[in-house]
Amino acid sequence: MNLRCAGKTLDLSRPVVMGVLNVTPDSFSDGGRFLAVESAVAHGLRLIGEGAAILDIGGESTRPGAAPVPPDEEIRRVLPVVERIHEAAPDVIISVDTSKPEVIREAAAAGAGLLNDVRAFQEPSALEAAAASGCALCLMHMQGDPRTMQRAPSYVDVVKEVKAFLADRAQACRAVGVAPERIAIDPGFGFGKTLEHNLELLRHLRELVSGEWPVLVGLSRKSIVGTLTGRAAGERLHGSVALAVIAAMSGARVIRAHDVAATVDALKVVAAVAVEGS
Ligand code: 9MG
Repeated sequence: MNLRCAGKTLDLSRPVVMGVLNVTPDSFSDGGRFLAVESAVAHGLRLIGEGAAILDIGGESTRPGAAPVPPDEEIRRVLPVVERIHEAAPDVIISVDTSKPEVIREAAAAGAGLLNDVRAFQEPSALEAAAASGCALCLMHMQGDPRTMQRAPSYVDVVKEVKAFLADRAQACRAVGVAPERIAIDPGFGFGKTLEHNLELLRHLRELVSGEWPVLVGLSRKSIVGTLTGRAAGERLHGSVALAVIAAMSGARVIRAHDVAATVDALKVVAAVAVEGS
């Protein structure tokens, strides 16, 4: 199974790690914009050195309660980092985590190969911009929006509803001319979901995996790990790696992770044990 990412092909015959590179002010901005770019680029290159096949660069926080950022500010945060990493590591697939058509266009022109949208390209003009980009598209499920999503998530059947939403969004992509090899899906752990919803989705991940599209998951350092282990955000490495292994053994092909080296090692173990087609 491959994913076509603009001019590059991502081999998903075994699970790979997508390293998280946040370029929000709370991540790298202590010394002003120039130093923020320098340290974000250095961190991104470190994650590539640790074995990340994809780098997911995001300029707007999607954490519960996070406020939106205007498109020009998001472009100012993300673009210099995309350009610098594309120049320094041209073989690595750069993903940009955005919902905005303006950012999509700039990111694709600067070398992004994947667009990762927690809103599954439902914002006005986002789908058309994404389709025209040639990038691979990650369609994620979210109930509500980041500001309110964790207030009272509610489903009749979370697995069925997430599957139906993702099938519908994949169909919308196909209808505007996106080739099937450009589509990946993501159940959106933690996005408008209680602990029980997240666990139910994990238990039934195989049902998503058995469909047409490669499955990407993000569980790293999330509240599911905190709730299950009783650990604060900075202490969730072991729980995150355990969930990465469970997801990969359930057939997920891309694991979004902050702790790249540990997750890459864990996935090497999974790949050695997994039998073809599992
Ligand atoms: C940006 N972002 C944060 N968490 C995520 C997740 O679980 N999946 C995807 N695709 N993106 C995410």
